[in-house]
Amino acid sequence: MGGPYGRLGKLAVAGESYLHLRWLPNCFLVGDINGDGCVTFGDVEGLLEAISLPETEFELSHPTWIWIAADTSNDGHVDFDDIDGFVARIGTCCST
Ligand SMILES: [Ca+2]
Repeated sequence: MGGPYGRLGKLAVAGESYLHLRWLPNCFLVGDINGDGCVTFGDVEGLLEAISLPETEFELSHPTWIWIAADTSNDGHVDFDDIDGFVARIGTCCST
């Protein structure tokens, strides 16, 4: 996918929640959690954090990382089922 785009997210801060529009990189690549354009071992920390933290907490802790990129099984959840898909994508990069 090319071109800038965003997605709506939901943040909870100090007991209040609100919607926000978050801009994603020009290339969305499943497994590229840190958004640098490639799936590498540099994304492992993000995968582990995405598995262990709720999405809102993950995005507050890592505002430039992309939680949904960790969902390699494409089931809407980030869990241990996403590890094999992540490993299979290591070494892939955006072609743009
Ligand atoms: Ca990456």
